[in-house]
Amino acid sequence: MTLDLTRSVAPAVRATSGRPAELSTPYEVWQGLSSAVVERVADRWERTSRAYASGRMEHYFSAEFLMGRALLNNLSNLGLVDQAKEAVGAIGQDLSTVLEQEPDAALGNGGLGRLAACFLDSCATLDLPVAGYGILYRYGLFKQLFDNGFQTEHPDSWMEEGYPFVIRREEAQRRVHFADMDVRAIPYDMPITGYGTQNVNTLRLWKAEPIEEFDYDAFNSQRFTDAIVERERAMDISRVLYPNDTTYEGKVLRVRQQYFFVSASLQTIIDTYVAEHGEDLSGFAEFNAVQLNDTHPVLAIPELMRLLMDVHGLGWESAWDVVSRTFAYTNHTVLSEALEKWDVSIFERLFPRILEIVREIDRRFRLDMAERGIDQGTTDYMAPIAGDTVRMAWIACYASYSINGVAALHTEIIKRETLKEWHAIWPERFNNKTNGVTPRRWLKQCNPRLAALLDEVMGSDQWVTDLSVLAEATDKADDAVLEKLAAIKRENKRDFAAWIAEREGIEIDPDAIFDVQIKRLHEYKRQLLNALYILDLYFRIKEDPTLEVPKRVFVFGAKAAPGYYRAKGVIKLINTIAALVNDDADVAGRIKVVFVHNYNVSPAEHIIPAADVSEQISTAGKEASGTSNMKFMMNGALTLGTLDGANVEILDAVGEDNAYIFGAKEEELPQLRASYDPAQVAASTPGLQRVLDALTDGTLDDNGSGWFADLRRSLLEASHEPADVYYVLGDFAAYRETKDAMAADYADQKAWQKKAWINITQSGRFSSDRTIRDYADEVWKLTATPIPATAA
Ligand code: H53
Repeated sequence: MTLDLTRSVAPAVRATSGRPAELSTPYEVWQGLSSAVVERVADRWERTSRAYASGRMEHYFSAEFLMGRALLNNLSNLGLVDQAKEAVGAIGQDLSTVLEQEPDAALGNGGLGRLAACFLDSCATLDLPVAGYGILYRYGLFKQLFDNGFQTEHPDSWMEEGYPFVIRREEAQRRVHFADMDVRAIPYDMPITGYGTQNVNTLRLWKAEPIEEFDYDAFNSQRFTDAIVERERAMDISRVLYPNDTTYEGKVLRVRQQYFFVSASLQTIIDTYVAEHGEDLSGFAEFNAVQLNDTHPVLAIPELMRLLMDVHGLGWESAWDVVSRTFAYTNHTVLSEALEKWDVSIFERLFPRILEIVREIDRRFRLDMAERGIDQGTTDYMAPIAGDTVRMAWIACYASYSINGVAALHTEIIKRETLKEWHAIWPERFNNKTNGVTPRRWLKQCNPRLAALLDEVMGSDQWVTDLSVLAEATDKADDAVLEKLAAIKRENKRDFAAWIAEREGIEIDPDAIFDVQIKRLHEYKRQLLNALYILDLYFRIKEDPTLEVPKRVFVFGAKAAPGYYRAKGVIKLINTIAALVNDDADVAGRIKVVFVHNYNVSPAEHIIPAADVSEQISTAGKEASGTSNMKFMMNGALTLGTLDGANVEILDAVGEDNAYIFGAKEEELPQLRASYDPAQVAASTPGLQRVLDALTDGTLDDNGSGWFADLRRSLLEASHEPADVYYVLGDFAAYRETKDAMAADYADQKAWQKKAWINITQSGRFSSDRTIRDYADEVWKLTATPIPATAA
C-alpha cells in the first residue's frame, strides 16, 4: 500500500534525523522526503522489472550518466509536487530550500553523460523496456573552484552522507575476473520514473568491492596493511570518474572500469535470459539489444563472445552471430583524440582471454576483408589490432548492426570521413539519430513560468509528453502572449540575478542582455572567440566612452580537464577579463562578465531559463551535436551560432530570421585553411590585433603562468601544430558583426520576443522523446510495455 506523501514524509524525516520533523535540518528533510518518494514507487518498480524480464529489452551501456538532482524530477513525474509542498510546509519548511539541498549526481562529464540521462527519462515516459548500466563512481566530476582566476579541482564526494535514490542489491552481485584479481560488482539501482506513467525503469550502477569482506589470514599473519591495501585495490575501480570529455587517457584503471561494468551487466542480462528462456543462448539477440554509448563500453563485444563461448558453450560462429545482432554503436565525435585505442599490453595484463578473442576477431576480420576484395592498406587501417594497439571504434563498427551519428551534419561527416571505410562496405548500418533533451527537466521543471504560459496558450499540458504540438502555437503569438513571454523572461532574469549575487557575489542588471556560453571548455568550442569579442567591446567603449552599446552580461560556465592546460588558460583569461571589466568605472553597468564556478546540471537549470542569447560557436564540423543549444531554444533564447552540429537543424526549424548564424561553413573550411594566414587576418581585421596584443602587453596579468602568451601563440604561430587550428581569428569579423547586430536587435522587444516564441514552439523535434522513439522503432525494434495501474 503506497502512502500519501502528506502522511509519509514526517515519519521518514524523523527516521533520518532521529528528531521531530519540525526540528530537522533542510538537508534531513531532503533525505526523508526522498526516501518517501522511493517508498512510493517501490511496488510499481518491482512490477515493471517483472513485466520487462520476459520480453525484448534494450540495454543502454554508458560509462557516464550525468543525472543531476533526482527529487524534483521524481515529484514532478509522479504528480506529487503539490503534496510535497504541503508535507514540507506542515513541518515548517519550504520545498524550494529543501530541493536546493540535494547534491548533483555528476557521474558524467558533459553532453554524452547528460544525453544518457535525458534518454532514460524519455524511455520511462514512453513505457519502453530499457535499462541503463554504468558505474557508481564514489567521486563524480571534480568540484571546480577559482583561486585567483585559476581553476582548482576538488573531490566531489556526492554520496558520502547517503543518497536515498540508489538501492544496494546485494543479492544481485556478480563476480568480475581480472588476471590479477577478482572483484565483486554490487549493483546500486536507481528508479527511473517517467512522466505520468506507472512504469518505473532502472538505472543499474555498479560498485566494485573486494571478494572477501576481509582477509583474516593476512590479518593474523601480521599482514594487516597488505589486507587493507588489497581491499582498496578493488574499491579503486569505481572510485573516480575520469574528468575527460571528448578525449581519453590511456590509463589501466580506465580500461578496468570499462571491463568491470560491461562484464557485470552482461552476466546479469544473460542470467535473466537463461531464467526466462533456458540455456540455449542462440536466441539471445531476439530478446536483447545493447546500445553502446561511444567507445567506452565496447569491451562488451569480446566479453559477450567470451560469456557465450566459455560459459554457455556456443561455438565461435554461433556466438558471433548473436553478438553481431546484439550491439548498436553511437558515435559522438569526429575528434580523433576521442576514439579510444588501448595498448595490447594492458589487455594482456588485465584479461588475456579477452585479448585472445580480440585477436581472433582481428584474424577473421582480415579474412573477411580479403574475401570482399578489400586492399591490404585499407584492411590494415580498419583492423581491430594495429601493431600493439587495440582500436575500440573499429571493433564497434565491425560488430554492430547499427552505427549512428548524433545530428544530421555529424552523421554525414562520419559517413564521408571519420568512418568512410566502414560506410563504403556497410552503408546500411549507418543512420542518424539527432540528439534531444527532455522537456520535463529542461522546460517544465526549470522554467515553471513558461510552462504555465504554454499550458494556457495550448489549453492543455499535452506538450509535456508531445513537444511537437507546440508548433500549432507558432502563429498564436498575439501581443498579449508576447508581453507575457517578455514578463516571464524578466522574472527569470531577476531570479537568476539573485542567485548569481548569492553564489558569485556579483551584481548584474536584469535589464541587460544575458548572453550565455555554458559547456565544457575545449578549444573547438571556442570560448576564446567569445572572450576576444568581450575584450574588443571593452576597448571600443574605452576608446569612445559615448559609444551607444546595449547593456550586456556575459555568462560563462565551464570545466576544463585538469591536464588540459590550454583550456585552463582560457578559464584564467575569462576570469581576468571579468576582473578588468567589472571593476572599470568607465564601462560601469554596460558590460559585466560572470564566470559561474562549478558548472553542473543544477546550475544549468538556473541559468538557461534566464538566457537571452545562446552561444553555440564551435568551429563548423567539430561539435557532433550539442544539446544545450536545444535547451536554450526551448526556453526562448536565440541562438548565436555556426552551422555546426544540431545548430543546422535548429536553423532549419526556426528559419534564418529567427537565429543568428555566422562564420565559415564546414565544407568551406578546407579551402579557406589552404590559404589561411592568421597573422595577416589579425592585422587586417578591425579590433583584432589590439585584443591579441592585450594578451601579452601587460593589460592582462596571467600571474606569471605564461598561459596568455601561449594562447596568443596558439592563434598566430605554427609550431608543432598549425596556427589557429580552430579558425578563431578567421571567424572573428563575422562573429563580431553578427553579435553586434544581434545586440542591437534586442532593443525592439516585440520583434525579439516573437523570435523567442518561434524558437520555443519549434523546439518539438529536439525533445528526447522524438529521439528515443526513433531509436526504438528503427534500431532497437522495441515496443512500449505499459504496466497496468493498480488501485493504490
Ligand atoms: O556528446 C554529446 C554531443 C556533443 C559531443 C559530446 C561528447 C562527449 O560529451 C564526450 C565524448 C564524446 O565523444 C562526445 O561533444 O557534441 O552533443 C552528445 O551526443
